[in-house]
Amino acid sequence: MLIITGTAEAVGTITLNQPAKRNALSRALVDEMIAALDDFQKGGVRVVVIRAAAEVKVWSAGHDIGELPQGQDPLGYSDPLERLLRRVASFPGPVVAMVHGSVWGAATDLALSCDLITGDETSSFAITPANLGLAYNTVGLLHFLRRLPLNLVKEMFFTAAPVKAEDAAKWGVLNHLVPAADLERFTYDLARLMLTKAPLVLATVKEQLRLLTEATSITPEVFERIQDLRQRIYESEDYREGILAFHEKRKPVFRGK
Ligand code: YXS
Repeated sequence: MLIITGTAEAVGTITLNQPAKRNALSRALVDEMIAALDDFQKGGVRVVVIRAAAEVKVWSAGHDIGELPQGQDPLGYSDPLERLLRRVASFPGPVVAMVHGSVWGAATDLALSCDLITGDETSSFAITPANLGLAYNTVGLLHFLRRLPLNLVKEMFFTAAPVKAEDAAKWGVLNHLVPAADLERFTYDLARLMLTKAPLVLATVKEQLRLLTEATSITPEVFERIQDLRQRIYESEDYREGILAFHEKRKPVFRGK
């Protein structure tokens, strides 16, 4: 089992449980998370908490780099991680990311795709396509643009540096920054508070907000220009070098081609 699931009252918990790979969001782990959300929905769970085990230093290392396709769109619509982000957004109730430890790459996109994020002083958030030479996807960029001012989105993507807890709270990535010792109690108190509210209203307001925030239209020409720009990246030598460097456990040398 790559995740541990549990329910108490009508709160469901998904605990990422593959510390040996720093909870990298592999296809197998993502499929278990999607199945858990499906089961929770069938079982009448109304609020979900996604967390890692209490003692980890890394909440999730992001997309499983070993599974990133080469020479084709690395984050296509049917990519397992993209399917998970859509499933979190379609779950008919609040999904809360409870973050202890560092969050990397598409795991930051996962946290931002949750409805709320609580974190403690060990939490940090990095988006790292620039470390890999990877072409980030348009939907993913919009997840960041809807949450953060443009200058902060640019700093996160241009530096790939972890945004530490204090800044994550100040920038609005975190709903609440809570001492590590209180994080679990605080998060489940919040979950239980939402449980006392009209579930049809929470599910409907969540879906209305999804429809409204995703109501971004682009022209076919813009769509094709974005695809052209991204194709040049995922067919680039830099992307190949970024993936190779990770596997060889060395710093990549990017040559801009
Ligand atoms: O060498 P072994 O077999 O023990 O495996 C190592 C790592 O290879 C593995 N691992 C991963 N495997 C696949 N995908 C990953 N993302 C990943 N991260 C780690 O886990 C084992 C332990 O890793 P190690 O020794 O580095 O652990 P550490 O505690 O020293 O460092 C933890 C991290 C998270 C700081 C370090 O593992 C790291 O920097 N991982 C990569 C984080 C990252 O760049 N994630 C972005 C993935 S790509 C993505 O999410 C998006 C598509 S994007 O590129 O756009 O952001």
